[in-house]
Amino acid sequence: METLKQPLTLSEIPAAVNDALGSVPFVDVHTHTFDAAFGSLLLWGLDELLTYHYLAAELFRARRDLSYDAYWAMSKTAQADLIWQELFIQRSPLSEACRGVLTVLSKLGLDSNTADLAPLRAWFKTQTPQGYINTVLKLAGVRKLYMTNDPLDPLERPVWEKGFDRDPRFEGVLRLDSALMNWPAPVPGLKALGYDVEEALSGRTLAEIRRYLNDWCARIRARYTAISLPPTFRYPSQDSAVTLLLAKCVFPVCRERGIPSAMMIGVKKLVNPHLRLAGDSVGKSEIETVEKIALDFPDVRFWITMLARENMHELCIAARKFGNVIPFGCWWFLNNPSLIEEITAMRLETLGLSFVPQHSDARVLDQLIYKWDHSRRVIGPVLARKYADLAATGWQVTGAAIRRDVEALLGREVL
Ligand code: FIX
Ligand code: ZN
Repeated sequence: METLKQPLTLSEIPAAVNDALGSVPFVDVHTHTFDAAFGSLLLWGLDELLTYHYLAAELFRARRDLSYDAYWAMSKTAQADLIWQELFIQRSPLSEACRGVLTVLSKLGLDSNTADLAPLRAWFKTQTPQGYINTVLKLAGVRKLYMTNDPLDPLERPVWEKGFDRDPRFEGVLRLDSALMNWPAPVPGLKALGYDVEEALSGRTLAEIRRYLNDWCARIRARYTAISLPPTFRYPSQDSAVTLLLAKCVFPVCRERGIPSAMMIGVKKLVNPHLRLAGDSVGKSEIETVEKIALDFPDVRFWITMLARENMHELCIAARKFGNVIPFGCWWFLNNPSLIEEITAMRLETLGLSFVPQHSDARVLDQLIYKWDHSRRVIGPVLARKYADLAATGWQVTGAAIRRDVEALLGREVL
């Protein structure tokens, strides 16, 4: 591979970047997909793709006359047919979520130019979950992905308790929203699992929550813990239960276990409850909270993603001040080409390679194909421009260096 060591000309840089992005297998550090052992929790196939909550939200914009109840009463097949007609056939599918469905079909070698979904559904019927996982991961260029695991989910927990041969490509992540948010709402669920917690955040309760965290981090082999937080999240706080629970339980357990604590900040839950999963919105969060946590817990690594575009630059600067702050991904409403481009350029310029550019946040397995294809198409040119800037200084840019850097950005385990 002598050529990889040769300095690249300016005109060779874009292709070298694309080669690296196309050949380095990625690690997807945040998804909502599942190992096939979880059965129906692993969502895949055309109807799941079309009824993804992003598209449901867009349907109600196209059909202001459609009642929420009427839609939710429909079968998934009927919902998918309606979405296809309204967002693809009646109107050009220009939104990122619509485009994503078409990218998946195209990468699978299927022709999306049809008003009738029957032939497409027939193809998906020929697939098996395990076989389709292999197909999707190969097409997405992903070697490993991180799940979002919730032991308080009554459908998920029994699978962990029964035990199963794990697919090493699916890593565990302990998600904490149901155990820590809206305290004391989690008390009955934690008690039912045998944790002697009470409404008052007593020493005993805090110790039992740390036991819950340790038990389940061990059982799922959690690579990190994660929690989504509202824009009003503050640290320190005199009256916030979740702030106390993070400081007294989560951060100490993450320190002891040597795993990151991921905080996903800025979601306003169910601003429109009629939209169900699609009902969440975004708010600007306070970066000082991130700075104070990083200062007070210097030996804990904090993987931070924020939901508001307005928080992106200050998160980069906070990360410059604190090496234990690792920005990751263009989350949710930021996972659009125009914003990925802006955010990735900003991060490269302020942080070099010390961040994680992207995760898919895929809720439906097939989405890995489009979320990574679209991200490569944006991140590639941004990276190429940065290497061209280097070459313009006389610095010798090589294919080997580009590959090494892409590995560091997107090919590494959660560190
Ligand atoms: O909190 C999260 O992990 C969010 O990503 C999800 O709740 C959200 O519904 C989603 O899937 C966004 O893409
Ligand atoms: Zn997510």
